Amino acid sequence: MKKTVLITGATAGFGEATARIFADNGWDLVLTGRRMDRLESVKKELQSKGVDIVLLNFDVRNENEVNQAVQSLSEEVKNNLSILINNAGLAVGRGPIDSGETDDWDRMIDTNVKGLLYVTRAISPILKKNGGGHIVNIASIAGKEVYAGGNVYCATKHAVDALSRAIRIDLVHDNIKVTNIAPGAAETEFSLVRFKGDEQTAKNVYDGYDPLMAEDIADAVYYACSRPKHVCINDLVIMPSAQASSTIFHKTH
Ligand code: NDP
Ligand code: 8X3
Repeated sequence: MKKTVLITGATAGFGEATARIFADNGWDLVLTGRRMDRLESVKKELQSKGVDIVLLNFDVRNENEVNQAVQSLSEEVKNNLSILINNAGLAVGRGPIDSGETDDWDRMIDTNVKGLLYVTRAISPILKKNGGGHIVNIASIAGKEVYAGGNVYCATKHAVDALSRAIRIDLVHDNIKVTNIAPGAAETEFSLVRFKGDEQTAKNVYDGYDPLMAEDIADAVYYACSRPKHVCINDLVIMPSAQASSTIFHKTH
């Protein structure tokens, strides 16, 4: 039987690595993101594994775009869809609240909270119609703790953490599992986006210790999604071994 996973933010980082591990395991993919060239190149690479791949090019902040993209899926793809990975997200800026850029705050709230909600609203009725499924939300250690300068990003990830628990309650009677994944520091394009293209500042975030790699999180996502039907991994906090909290790192080099 064909099985399909929809992954938001599959153009980079965790989303792209998660697409790869699902393809390696024979899953058909619906991959989404704003950078169509990136989606095309991921598709080109993963098609060689013999899986079907549909690309949806939309901004999760735009409710109409989200709904139109989901409506454009064929009945066959919709009927085979059983997993949604809510991964698309970002931090923009890091600093005290009194000098924060409100545009940055809007981007984080609109992407990490409202975007996740729009996609979940569009996809969850499809999972329900299919008799059940699984939603994986990529939250963060920033959804468990707060740290200096993290204010709005931490608030959005605390919201994701709360939504994971709330959605599990809402959808338990529809056989839909919900997994919350809370990574610590992982070297992806995350810091480059957060620091608005400042490569040196982004690189410094990962200096002196071995950060997580995108594949480490993809592996955890696939683990959660490949448990038996009666087992739900509710929440996973995954950190580099050298990270004890949001801000405490053992740096050796
Ligand atoms: P990347 O920057 O490498 O990837 C982010 C992905 O999100 C991209 O594919 C990007 O696609 C997509 N995205 C961002 N904004 C939008 C939007 N408005 N509409 C559609 N897609 C969007 O970062 P990561 O892989 O690290 O981040 C993935 C998730 O993991 C995020 O939710 C992040 O908050 C979370 N996280 C990251 C950690 C880290 O240390 N790296 C730790 C904990 C959590 P495109 O730009 O093409 O639209
Ligand atoms: C990303 C991890 O610690 O920079 O969610 O907030 S952190």
